[in-house]
Amino acid sequence: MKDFIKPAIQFFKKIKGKLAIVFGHDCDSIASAAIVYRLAKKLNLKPKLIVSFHNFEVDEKTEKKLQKFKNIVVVDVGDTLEERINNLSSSRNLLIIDHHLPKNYNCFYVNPRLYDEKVYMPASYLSWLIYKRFFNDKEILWIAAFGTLADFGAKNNKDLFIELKKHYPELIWNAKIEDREILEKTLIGKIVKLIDACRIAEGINGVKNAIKIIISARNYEDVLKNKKINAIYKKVKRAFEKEIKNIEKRKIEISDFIVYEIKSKYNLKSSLASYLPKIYQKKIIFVAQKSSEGYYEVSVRRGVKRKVNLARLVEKISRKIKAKGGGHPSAAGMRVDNLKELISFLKNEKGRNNSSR
Ligand SMILES: [Mn+2]
Repeated sequence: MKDFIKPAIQFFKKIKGKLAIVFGHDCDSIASAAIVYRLAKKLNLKPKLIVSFHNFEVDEKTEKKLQKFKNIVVVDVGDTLEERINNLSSSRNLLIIDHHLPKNYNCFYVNPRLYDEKVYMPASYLSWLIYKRFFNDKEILWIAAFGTLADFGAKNNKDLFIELKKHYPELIWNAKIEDREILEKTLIGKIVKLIDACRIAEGINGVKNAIKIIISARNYEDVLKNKKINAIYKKVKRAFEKEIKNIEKRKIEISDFIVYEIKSKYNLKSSLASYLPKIYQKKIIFVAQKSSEGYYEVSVRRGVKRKVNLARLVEKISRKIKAKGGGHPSAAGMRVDNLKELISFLKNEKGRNNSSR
């Protein structure tokens, strides 16, 4: 494969002064932004962290905040309108570091899937590769690893975890380099859960607090031992366990499909969606939660025994009902105006859908 991180190297060699770093809400976003922040500091730039209001796109509100910056990096935000990006980059230095489906962006663009559609490298992994070209990576290894793991990218990017094990064996011990095992059994997995709890409990404010702690941490222990984060994690864990009990009673089962709506005040959608594939091993799972803007956000996952391409399934649904979505073969997401519409689509689908296994 071509040297796909080269645009980032050129970008960082070119720019001076202030740099806006735009990122989304999940752990991969937070970790990649933190790595880019640390890189920028070491390069004597003046980085400023900006959480995008929407997780999946640089929205209008966020775009306005960017007007005063001449240099911008956007990490792990995959679905911004091409026009918006190309407009911004026409008068600025703009770098995108991403691993979602590539777009026609005219800017400094690092996305390995431009060269190989099937490669899976989370933004934190890409940021690690970039950081390494400039400085010794030892002090950011744990950040790259928890971000990559949170996006289920460990097994596909073993070199990072082999490095982690070499420098910080206590974070991974002798776990197999397999995502679920690392997530469930190791301290690096615990870091994912702690950081994710901040977003789940407090949304964008939680994301801001979490990244502040990460950029100023001397080492991973500053995160593991942080009292505030641990307290938030406990609350989230309790709410999560309550949902697990509820799901048996309240889930809607339509042949191979399971639909469940979360009613908690916490945003438990994606963590629940990641947990359910091993419980409902042969199902296709839709976990929905109403957003503050009124539409439903839906995480789509497949049971561990299923092979159906979820990105394609979600695209198909988006063509048929009022929904917008995308993602990866094994994990996808949607915004749906009306949950009932999704349910009746699935009811129609069940009769004929035996092709997508
Ligand atoms: Mn990601």
